[in-house]
Amino acid sequence: MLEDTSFAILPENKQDTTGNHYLDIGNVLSIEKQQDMFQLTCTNGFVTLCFYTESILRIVMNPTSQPDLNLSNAVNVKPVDISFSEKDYEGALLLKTKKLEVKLEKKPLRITVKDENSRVLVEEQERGMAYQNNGEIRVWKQMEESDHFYGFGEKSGFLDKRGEKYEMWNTDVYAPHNPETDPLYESIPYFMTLRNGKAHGIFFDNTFRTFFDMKSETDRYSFSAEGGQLDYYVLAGADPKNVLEQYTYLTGRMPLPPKWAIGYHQSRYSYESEAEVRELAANFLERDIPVDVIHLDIHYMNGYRVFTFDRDRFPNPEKLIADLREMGIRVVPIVDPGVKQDSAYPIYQEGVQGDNFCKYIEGDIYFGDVWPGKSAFPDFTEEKVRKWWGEKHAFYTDMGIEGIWNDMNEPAVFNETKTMDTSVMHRNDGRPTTHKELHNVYGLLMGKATYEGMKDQLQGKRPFLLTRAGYSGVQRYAAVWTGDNRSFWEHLQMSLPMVMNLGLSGVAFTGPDVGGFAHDTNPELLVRWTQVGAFTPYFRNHSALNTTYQEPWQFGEKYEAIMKKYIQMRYEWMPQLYSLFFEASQSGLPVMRPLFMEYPDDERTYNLNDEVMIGDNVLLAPILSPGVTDRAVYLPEGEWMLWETGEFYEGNRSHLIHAELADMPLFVKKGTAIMQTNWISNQEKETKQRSMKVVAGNPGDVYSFTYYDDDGETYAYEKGDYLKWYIEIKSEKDAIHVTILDKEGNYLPPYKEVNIVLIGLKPSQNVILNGKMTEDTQQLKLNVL
Ligand code: MIG
Repeated sequence: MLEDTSFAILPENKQDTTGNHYLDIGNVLSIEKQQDMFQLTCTNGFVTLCFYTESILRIVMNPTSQPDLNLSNAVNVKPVDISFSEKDYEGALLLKTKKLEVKLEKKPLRITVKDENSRVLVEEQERGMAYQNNGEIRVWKQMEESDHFYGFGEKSGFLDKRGEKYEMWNTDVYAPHNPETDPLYESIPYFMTLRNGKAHGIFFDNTFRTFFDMKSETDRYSFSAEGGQLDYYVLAGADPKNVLEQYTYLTGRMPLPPKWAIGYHQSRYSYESEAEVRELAANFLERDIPVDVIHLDIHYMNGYRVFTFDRDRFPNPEKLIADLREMGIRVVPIVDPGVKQDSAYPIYQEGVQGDNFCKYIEGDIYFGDVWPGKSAFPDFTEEKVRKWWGEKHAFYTDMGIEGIWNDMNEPAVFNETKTMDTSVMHRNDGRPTTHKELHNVYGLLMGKATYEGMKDQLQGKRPFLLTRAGYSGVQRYAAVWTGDNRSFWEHLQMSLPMVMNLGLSGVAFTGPDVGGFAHDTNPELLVRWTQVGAFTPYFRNHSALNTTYQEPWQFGEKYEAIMKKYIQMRYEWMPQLYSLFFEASQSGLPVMRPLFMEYPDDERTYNLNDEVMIGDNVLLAPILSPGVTDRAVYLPEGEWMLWETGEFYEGNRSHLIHAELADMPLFVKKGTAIMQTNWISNQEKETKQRSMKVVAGNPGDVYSFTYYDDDGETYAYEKGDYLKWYIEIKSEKDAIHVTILDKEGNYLPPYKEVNIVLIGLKPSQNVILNGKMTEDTQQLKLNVL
């Protein structure tokens, strides 16, 4: 409690930010080359360097012994064979690949990494690698005036993280998500630096409590950890997109989600009975508001026991799930890690008998209090336990469930530290170690267990997993929602930079609780939030116990009509979004992205927090404050069409845009195209219609994009059952060319043709479709076959 009083700023609590109490790694005493690795023995420790690709360098420092290179939970690739040169130059060792130049100065060891154009990426001067006797390790790098920092996973505050200091320690933070609230639920010890329009990345693969400091010193930043090795990767860039490709090359990419998971989700803590859920579902259908998923929060369980249903509240979940499925709705139940201590409860029995729970070194099971009361926690660091937990999900899949929501997996425990004792020993697949070391990967490994178990059980259908906690690589298993926000305008505002930075951290499938979780929402906030939510990669309306109900119809017809329009719009944009999800699954690029990702040379985008891009040609400038119907919108270079009105606005400047409550400013770049469909009904979402909307460009404009489609729920696409068109739009003075440059895949969609709608075509312009002039520009079509 005293933390909230002046006691917190006692003079003794002054922290030493100088770094003087660290022991420097010292001089290089010897360098040995082992295969393609360089092993350095230094005065005060050991360092190994190796290239993972031409553009990725790994550096590992261990104070006491040769670095161990096989500890990662995040990286699942090995170094590839590349050629590089090495030479001695004035006492330093120079290593050079096609993309990177590394200079190792020896007295003391200082590392400088440059890109192929000799641009400095990371540089160490007075300070380099160091550590303290308590096991803390740290490295400093020079910071330039023009540096901007992004990523760091899920953090509150603004887009550009320069001048911030962050901690990574997965934490259940119910309140209050202020700009200073840190850490939150996810730990993604990774960032991207933008320096004069060029980007590079650093991934600090350490699962202890880690810190990043871009604040305490003016010309240096540092990162550190409470233990373990100083193990990090330098990613060459040089474009922000390249950095993301490199980072997700290391840590993996999101599997292509089922289409239903990209739809609208309705949730509440909690819909408490079968009758309530049925009424909810019926409401959506009657009102023709699209919905793909209804979530079941903790009240569905019998005394909060996971893998059970409360049969009083939910007498026949099998039937409920089947009936909802007929209505085009899936059910996603919550699953927490805590297993109730109850000797009559089969999961607890199996857990104890199979030795599946986390234990102290002395052999006692660790118990913590969560919803069910005293609970044990599966040790997900152990393969055998992950398998057990995964198989248990047959309980859900047998009922027709295809998606799971993992909560409280930091793990959250109701005690002073908010989590498990850090002295608990995890078995960790043969390398037992403490919770202090593995805390940050507990959620990731629960995700792995759940995702893989669901995938096995579903036999050919794609599972969906939503998680609160995670570590780098979480995107391989789960979508991430940003936890317990509140129904404040400030939290709507903050959700944009948060989603953008998660996207920049490899997590493309993410979004906040629309409408706000805690506190009472209000109609204006809910409408504005739903407008944004219609385009956030993950789209779920969720609210807490004892707060105002916030389903789209709760505030009367006027507001309902607007929300209905935007939720339907989500579905009209589905072909476009699905193509972007496909891109994310291939290259790691986020669906929702900051403007600087597309315009890295435009400084005005570097800390633009209230505008986002969807893909590379759609820009949203939502209204994020109450009572506001006009806002300044900055548009980057080019010309942009306000989607609703068809008016064009010039780029490289700001405009004042008017938007009544029913409107959200959405711009499509001139000379580009998007794919859309129409909304039919909740039972028939995979509609038979597709249209490509082409915004005619200026002479010389060329735009290309990939349209992707498949059945949306199975793995048939892995065997070639998909449709992929590489499309080019070329604008000339007297013609617009729409060309399918290449087609791939064998998927036969329910639509036989794609209509083309040309917007802004001049009377003097012809349309040339796949090389052929077309007369009737009202009836343009591309045949699927
Ligand atoms: O508040 O399961 O973030 O989405 O509704 C404690 C109940 C537990 C926290 C989650 C929230 C969920 C709630 N959970």
